[in-house]
Amino acid sequence: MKKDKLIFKLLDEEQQRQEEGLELIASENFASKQVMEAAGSVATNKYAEGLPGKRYYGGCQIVDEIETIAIERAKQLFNAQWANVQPHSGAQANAAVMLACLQPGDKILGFDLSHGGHLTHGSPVNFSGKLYQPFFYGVRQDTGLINYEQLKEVALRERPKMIICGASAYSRDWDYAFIRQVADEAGALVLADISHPSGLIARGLLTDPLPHCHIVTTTTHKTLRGPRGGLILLGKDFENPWGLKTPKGEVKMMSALLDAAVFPGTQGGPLEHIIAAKAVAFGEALSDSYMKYALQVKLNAQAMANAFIEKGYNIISGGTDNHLMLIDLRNKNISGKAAENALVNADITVNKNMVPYDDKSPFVTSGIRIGTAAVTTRGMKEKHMEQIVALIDDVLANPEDEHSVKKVRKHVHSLTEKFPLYK
Ligand code: DSN
Repeated sequence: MKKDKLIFKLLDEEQQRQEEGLELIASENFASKQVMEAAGSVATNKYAEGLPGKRYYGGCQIVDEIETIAIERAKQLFNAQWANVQPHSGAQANAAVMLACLQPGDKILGFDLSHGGHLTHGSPVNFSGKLYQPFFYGVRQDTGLINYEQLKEVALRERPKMIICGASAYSRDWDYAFIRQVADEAGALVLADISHPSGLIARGLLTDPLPHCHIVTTTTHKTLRGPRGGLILLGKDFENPWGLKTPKGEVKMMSALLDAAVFPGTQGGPLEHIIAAKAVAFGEALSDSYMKYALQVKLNAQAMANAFIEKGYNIISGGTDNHLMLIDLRNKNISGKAAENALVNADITVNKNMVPYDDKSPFVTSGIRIGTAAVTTRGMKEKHMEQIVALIDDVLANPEDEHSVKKVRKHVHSLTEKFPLYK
């Protein structure tokens, strides 16, 4: 068969972009070669609707073994009692959880997107805000920390069926025990979406939500460093409190409801090649070298946040407990959009991001979000974080000075050359 030169040329260019640039998007990482090999494997050819041992297609005996290993490794990694490894993404995982637990029109309470939450936690432009009735909590303006009093006040006033915690741009740990206490009082289930810090949580470097939250979802490609995908976990299986029924009309334990909500509820055939890659990534995340990596991700984030603070940058909440930080650029007289564009010209990739109480639109924003998961995979350490902050500061001081941006790009390439990715 003729090789598709056009697409493979573009993939080579994308590899070069990744090799040469500094990847600081907090939700991105570099999967290992064996994870990518599994993701690009023959398992992509197999239909396997259903679960291991209970499929709607023949010939599933081998993918059954692969999926069973993925489930067992996920359970071991997160100390969970049950896992479903089929969600194609974090959004799909959340959609399945909500389908299993809620009826259209039910109230949900999530972390405001404009304060650092996620689209699938009730945003009006997402299914979660269209099918369900969303309410929100945010962060306190004076501290940048989650406003737990507000969460409690709204929960007890509105009595939502579900409280969602977790974020895509929040640099601090969560008080899951408190949220569970409020949820018990309000009669709600708690969903923790740990998509961003799940790798750090898995290795005990942040508070574990599984003992407190009814259901936990995550993506597999951020700090966890696997293939692009989703995962649902239960610390402990439990009876569904509202007697919700499976598509067959049966009232079952939550694990069965969730399995049915993934397939046939929201998905068709599972991506067995991605499930194979998830199994490989979970195996890697159980290793000693991943533990060292996860520790370094946190050290690097702290070194980076301190270096930004020293240069007069305003980090929301004043620092970080995890792999990311959100920077309010208003005191630097540059918008998030202008900063993102200028940094891309220097081959430094970040994303513009709303900051809490932002006065600019989501297309412009007052901030940028920065994470250390990807540069840490390359082997960079604290001193390199300080160099990166100096490079970013050079660009943001003169974003329109092509000569200075070009000079920074040269420094970026000489730094990344020392930390080859896939060679
Ligand atoms: N797009 C992801 C992120 O960047 O955090 C969330 O879905």
